[in-house]
Amino acid sequence: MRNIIYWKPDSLHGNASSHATSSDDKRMIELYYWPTPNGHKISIMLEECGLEYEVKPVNIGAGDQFDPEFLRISPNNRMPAIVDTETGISVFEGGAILIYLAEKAEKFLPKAPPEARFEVLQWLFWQAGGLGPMAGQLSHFVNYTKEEIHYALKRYADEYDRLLAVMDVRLRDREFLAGDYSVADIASFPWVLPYRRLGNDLDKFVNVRRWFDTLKVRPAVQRGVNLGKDWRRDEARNERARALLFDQDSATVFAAASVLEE
Ligand SMILES: N[C@@H](CCC(=O)N[C@@H](CS)C(=O)NCC(=O)O)C(=O)O
Repeated sequence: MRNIIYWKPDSLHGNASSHATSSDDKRMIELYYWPTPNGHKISIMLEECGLEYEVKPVNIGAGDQFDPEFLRISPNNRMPAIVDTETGISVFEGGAILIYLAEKAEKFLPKAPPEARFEVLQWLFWQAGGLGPMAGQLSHFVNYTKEEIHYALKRYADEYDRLLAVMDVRLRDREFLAGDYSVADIASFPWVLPYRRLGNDLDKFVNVRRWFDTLKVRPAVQRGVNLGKDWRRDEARNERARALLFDQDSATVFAAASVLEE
């Protein structure tokens, strides 16, 4: 990883948008991150929990996701990932990271009763297996393909639209997706946030709109979404970045992993 940024949450150090120049306390979360919706799930969560964290940018347009050091903690070559320097545990996959942090901070995921815990977990998995991947594919066909592929665009736009309706029905008689504000809401917000760019609007989803308006004014949500927003990102236009991101197959994985055998 090229850069290391020491990041101290507002709730602990008074000024969220400033980087500390050094870190004496080694007991913190290392966040392997790039400012995308999947990254935002974790930056929002860390801000909400008030956990101290150190940001390690993974510039996915420059190929940092194939760095052997990163691959050891994230075998899927994808960010986000975390390392908890207090326990030595590393975790990849947004949903698993959210559960880990919730249990560490004892926030946003009830331990008991099982009904309450699994209410949150099922909506978290709904996001991880549905809203996130479908919106992610839609984003690919909206933002990154050079030619317009009507079938793919319609397929994913329809599915994103359908999932927003599922959320809307769920939110008819409750403020949040599962009980109190939880990791299910935190995971879902970053993939509702780009609704306009993804060609949808919230006019027909009045309950999602209310939920969205409630979350977007939370200071921790704003800090999480703003983390790295000024970093240079040219993945859509830069040919090398496009090749790194969109020409991956099994050979890419085997080549990256071969370094681990040395
Ligand atoms: N299911 C994963 C998805 C992570 C993911 O797709 N990350 C993307 C950025 S949003 C990535 O690292 N892409 C690098 C690449 O495609 O090479 C999660 O939720 O953590």
